[in-house]
Amino acid sequence: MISVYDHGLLYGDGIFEGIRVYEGRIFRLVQHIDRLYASAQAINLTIPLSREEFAAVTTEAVRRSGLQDAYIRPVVTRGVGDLGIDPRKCPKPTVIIIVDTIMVWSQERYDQGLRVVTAGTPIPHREALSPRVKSLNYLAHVMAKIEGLEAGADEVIMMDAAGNVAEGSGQNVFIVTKGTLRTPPPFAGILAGVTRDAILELARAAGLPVREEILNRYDLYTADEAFLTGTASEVAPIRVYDGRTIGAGGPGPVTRDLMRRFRALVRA
Ligand code: PXG
Repeated sequence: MISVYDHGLLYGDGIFEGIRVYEGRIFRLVQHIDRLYASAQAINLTIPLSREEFAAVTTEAVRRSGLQDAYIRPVVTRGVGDLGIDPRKCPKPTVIIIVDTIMVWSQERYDQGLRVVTAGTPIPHREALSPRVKSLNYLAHVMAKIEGLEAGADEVIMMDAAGNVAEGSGQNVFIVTKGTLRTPPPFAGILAGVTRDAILELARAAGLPVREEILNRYDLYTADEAFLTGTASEVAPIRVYDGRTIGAGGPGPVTRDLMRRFRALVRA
């Protein structure tokens, strides 16, 4: 039971993670737990478990689910308080670990590529609520997703307050331009994705030139290839962005190679 006085529900006062399990093994659990504790620190919330305990209960939750391929959703809220905002009224954080499965798009979308549009809603300003915090305040991203769905698209790309390319509703953005892999840097105020990190590592190991730099829509329109990354989404090619066909209009060679390498990594 979740209390109606839980401040995670009343105020979005809390944080979460999304973690994949592949063939019974949790992918990059330590990185996800590190990010969860960093999010907690940023919102001045003390998780009532050590990192080791958190890893142990997460592992135990997966075991009890009986699932071999799963999606784990840890959630930590400020806890049960009264109807005021004051977090001092919440003596004990609520800790939730959901283990289920997830599928964002059909296989056909991964084979053919996604139709993506620019969202009118920008990501929150990093000095208002840093997008680096994986907080329970996802309304800007939900609004953006609704805009995309209303436009008949599979996904959206959100800009930041300055108009630079930021991220998808739950994905990081990559492009390939003349053989160079490019993606916006986290300091610009986006979530530092665990999948993003894995793709950067795989690309560097494959000898692909990589640049973390500010991108704008022009860079995406004129890219040879583009794709999104996320724990739930994995690596998803973009076929059309704002009506512009990207490259040859399907997953390009670099994207396909990275999809293959990513699939091998998560099963390694
Ligand atoms: N940016 C944002 C805003 C995210 O929420 C990512 C990037 C990718 O990060 P990881 O660490 O997962 O590579 C996320 C991921 C969904 C969904 O339905 C996605 C996320 C959270 C909840 C749902 O796709 N977050």
